[in-house]
Amino acid sequence: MALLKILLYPDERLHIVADPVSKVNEETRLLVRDMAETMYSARGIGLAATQVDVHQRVIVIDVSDTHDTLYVFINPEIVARSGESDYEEGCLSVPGVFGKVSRAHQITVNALDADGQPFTLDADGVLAVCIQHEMDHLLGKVFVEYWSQMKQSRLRTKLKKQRRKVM
Ligand code: GNR
Ligand code: NI
Repeated sequence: MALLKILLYPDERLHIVADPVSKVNEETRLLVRDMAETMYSARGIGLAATQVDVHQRVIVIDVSDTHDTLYVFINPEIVARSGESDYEEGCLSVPGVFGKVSRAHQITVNALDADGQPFTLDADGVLAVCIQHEMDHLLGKVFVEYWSQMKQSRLRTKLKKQRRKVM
């Protein structure tokens, strides 16, 4: 197993659109294991392959307090959505930054699991928020990019100053 390096906003590689996995195999399962280890080690509730510079449609999520309920989504597609919820989001690629994003409250997702078996999941609450947040990563979108241009530009200035101090 290996810990993977997480790309930090505004790294351009976070904007790459991921390709579907053509065949789920041992290489996919190794990626899933490394992503899960990286997510748990970083204390995140989800991780998209894009964030570790692998541009394939692979997501891991665990929103449980006990860290024992891992969801793996390969080639996920949202097939139904309803309602609306505003949830305060954070992102391992934008550490220390939080803000509300409006998303569907309830979704139905089709995906493949780590064995390549198709499944359907109905999700709401934080799980639904997290799935939508991760699927955005696969499309090259970071949650702060829902904010106004003004707010994003202030954020970039703040991050430049912060990173100058610590480097
Ligand atoms: O760890 C994470 N927490 C979180 C909180 C609210 C909404 C979404 C998330 S996902 C985030 C991990 C991450 O950056 N995944 O891409
Ligand atoms: Ni994120």
